[in-house]
Order: sequence, then structure tokens, then C-alpha cells
Amino acid sequence: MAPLITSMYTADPSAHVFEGKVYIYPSHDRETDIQFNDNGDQYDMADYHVFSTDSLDPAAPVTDHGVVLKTEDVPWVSKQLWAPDAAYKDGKYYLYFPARDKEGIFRVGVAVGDRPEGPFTPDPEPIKGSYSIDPATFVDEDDQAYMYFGGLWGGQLQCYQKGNDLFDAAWQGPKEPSGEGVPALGPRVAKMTDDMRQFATEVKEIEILAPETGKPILADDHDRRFFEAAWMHKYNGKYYFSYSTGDTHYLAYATGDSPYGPFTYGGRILEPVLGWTTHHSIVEFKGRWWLFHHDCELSKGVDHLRSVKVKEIFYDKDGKIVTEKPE
Ligand code: FUB
Repeated sequence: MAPLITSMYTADPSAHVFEGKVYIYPSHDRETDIQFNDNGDQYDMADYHVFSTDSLDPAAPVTDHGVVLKTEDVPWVSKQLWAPDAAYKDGKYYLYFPARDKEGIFRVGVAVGDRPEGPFTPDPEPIKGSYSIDPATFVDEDDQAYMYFGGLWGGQLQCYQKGNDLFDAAWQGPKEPSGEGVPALGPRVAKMTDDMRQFATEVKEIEILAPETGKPILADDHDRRFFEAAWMHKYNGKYYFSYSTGDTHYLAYATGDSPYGPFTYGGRILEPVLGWTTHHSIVEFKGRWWLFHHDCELSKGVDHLRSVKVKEIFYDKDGKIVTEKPE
């Protein structure tokens, strides 16, 4: 399957239907001389483009709306504009982005605009109480918005085991809890304020349960534990929390009855693609469900030079997502 965008490298696609079109908010990968490591230093992105399309037909054109935000626009950012997301509420569009602050700690920022394609004006400070990476903002049917976030290793989630405000630098790098019976670290969620620019509640840890035990998935269960790339969608009234398993390279999902979880592991959405990372979004468009994701086919396997792709996904009669193979 051909990448959707071939004019540049793009990754981590967050897709949304706004004004009857699909808008894609991806990371913008670039070449770098930075040494590859398991901390993700080579993912050294410096700006964002927004893309849109009227149709997900493989031949349909995709419009590049140009650069909508760059490192120099945001006073608190030092480097690494990682996986973004966007949301719409009450006539405004919000672009959410993780980046390292001047101390090298990942925070989440917000930029506000009147149109889905920007321009976006960033707030001068990150969202208070935000940390780690990969924000995914979900606006529920009652109009309440939630932000899901978190990522292990280079994403620093493991540095907050003592509490939301207690960054433990000793855990920086490709580290995570392990050992018999140790539960995996969960992704995080907070309600958003009505103006979508701050957390309205304390950040909470989400539980992803193993269906066979009803207990949290264990840290050593790398085939199923949360690593990064949170996404939330709703299908037939159920909440589907989906994510990447990181070093085992699966896109997986878990379902629940509340936006806070707990969620019970449901299976894999996508088997490993070419490249280390896998990251996605799921969106309904014209009555069909679509998985946006990325791989490294265009760069012939260079892990930090990725390209966005899209493929249709299907649910069985019980609401289970049918596992897809990369194409
Ligand atoms: O693009 C940089 C990082 O790689 C993202 O934040 C992760 O989800 C992984 O895709």
C-alpha cells in the first residue's frame, strides 16, 4: 500500500473528520546526524504540517496546508516536537503537541486556531501538570473532553512512579518497571477544562486489565503492556482505548464502559510494520472505519523516517477489532 504523503516523511498520524473532510495531524520526521539510541534522540522533529483530503480513495489527492507550528514559535520548547493531536470544541480548533522543555522534560503544549488547518497560536506555557508524550484528546458525546497521554523509555512515563509532580531523573532512558507480579505502568488521563487549554482534574493512571485474570497487565508482558501512542474512540457505545506495545511493535486495544476505564485487553489491531515504532489513530468517515498508521517503507527501513498510511478496519459481531496485517 502506498504512503498517503510522499513529499516528506510523516508519522504518528492523528486523523479527525472536521467539516466533512479528513484532517491529518502527523509528526514531521526529518533526517538527522544524531546517533540512534533507545531513548529516541534521533526523532528530532522541529515543525508540524497539517494535511486534508475529501476522500480515502487511494487515488484521491491529499492537500498539504504547510507548516502550522515550529519549535521557534513556542517559548517553552527546546526540541523534539513528537506525536501531536487536534480537537474541535465550541468553534475553535486545538493542536496539542508534546516536546521537551528547556530542562529536557517532556510536557504537552496547546495551540489554538479558528480553522482545522490553522494557523495556530501556541500558549506561552505548557499545560499545567502535563508530562510525558503522545497526547490524544477525545471529546465525548456529552461534549466533555479528555486527554490521554504517556510513553515509556524516551517518553519518560516511568519517571513519574512516585506521583504526577515527582519527576525521578534516575529512571530516564530506556527503562521501565519489571519483575514477577509487577504491574505495568498505565497510560494517563485528565478531563480538560471547557476552554480546552488546561487539565480540569488531577491526572489519573488508567488500568488495562488482562481478560484471563481481571487484574492489571503485568510489566513483563511486553506483548500486551501499554508503551505509547494512546488513542480513544467510541464504537457502539463502548470506549476503545488503543495503543502501541513499543518494543514488541503491536497496535493493541482494550475496551471499557467509561472514558476513565478500566479497560480490558481486546487484542491486536495491526501486526508489526517495517520500522521500530508503530502509532495510529482510528476514525469513522462516511460510515466506514479507518486506521491511520505509519511505517518505514518509503525510507527503506530507516526507523526515524516514517510515512503515514491508511487502511480500513473491521469489527466482528461482538465488537472485536479484526487484526490487520501491514501492507
Ligand atoms: O514520533 C516520535 C515518537 O515515536 C512518538 O511520540 C511515539 O509515539 C513514536 O511513534
